Amino acid sequence: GYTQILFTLENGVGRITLNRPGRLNSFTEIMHAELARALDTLEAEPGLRGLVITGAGRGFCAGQDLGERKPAEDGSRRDLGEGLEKRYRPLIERLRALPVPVVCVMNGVAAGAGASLVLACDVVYAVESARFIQAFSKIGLLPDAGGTWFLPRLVGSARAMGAALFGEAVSAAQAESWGLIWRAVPDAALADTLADVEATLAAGPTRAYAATKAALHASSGNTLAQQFDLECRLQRELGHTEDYLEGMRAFAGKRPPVFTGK
Ligand code: T3D
Repeated sequence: GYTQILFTLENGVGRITLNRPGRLNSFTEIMHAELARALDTLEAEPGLRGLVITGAGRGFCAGQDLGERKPAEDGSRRDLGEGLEKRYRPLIERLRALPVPVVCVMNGVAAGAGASLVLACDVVYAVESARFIQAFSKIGLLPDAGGTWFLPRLVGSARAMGAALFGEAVSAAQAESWGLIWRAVPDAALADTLADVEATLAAGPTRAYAATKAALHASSGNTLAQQFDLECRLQRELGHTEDYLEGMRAFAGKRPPVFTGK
């Protein structure tokens, strides 16, 4: 069982709900271990078609639980690099490598490493009342958990610098207009958004999604020539899938396609 997250897997779609609402779902050692266990299950699921990440209560995730970071009485300092390497890095890298879309439905504020988790997802919806806070500088740290990599790629250097250095809240509407997230949705549409996203993923052309995710992720490190090579290889593979055949038949028959993810 799980105590700090909720985890379900239905119709090939996983849902992880960060579930420590009283502490705005901040990350603990236990939550990291439970997330790793959920990812073990997802990675081992041959029929996986998507993953949705959301939070319980009024916050999405307030980053590292600072209660686990109380200064030692003898004044000794903690090795922050170790926690990043052993907990945050595998979490972010595994989400990026998952061969299905990872969709974040942000139910509320995301701060610190919670914001980095959001940015590591492939598609992000956020309720209009949600905010992003690069809280790190307020406690004398730099954005981590991949934050310094994701942020400038998504919004450019000027906005990344302003947000990261000064830590002011960025609203969901601002985040959408910057291109930091896909869409801001009304707060009242949270449950419908979750249900719609899950239905879309469960009925999607899963192999085309996997190829699209891989190609878009690869593009920032590729030349146009390398990207063409990658597109050719991936499209060649997709040309042999059942979903492509179905897509062509559905087009010819003027009906919606019924994809099986194969
Ligand atoms: O340490 C390492 O391993 C290095 C890695 C670092 C990664 C990081 O994530 S560093 C950044 C850590 N996160 C923060 O600094 C954010 C701290 N939280 C806040 O600034 C605010 O809570 C928010 C701006 C996110 C939300 O503000 P607000 O006013 O809506 O809520 P609140 O009242 O501050 O929080 C509600 C409760 O959650 C409150 O507890 P209480 O007073 O009701 O008993 C608050 O203390 C608790 N809470 C919020 N964030 C955290 C937390 N408790 C522990 N850790 C938190 N990060």
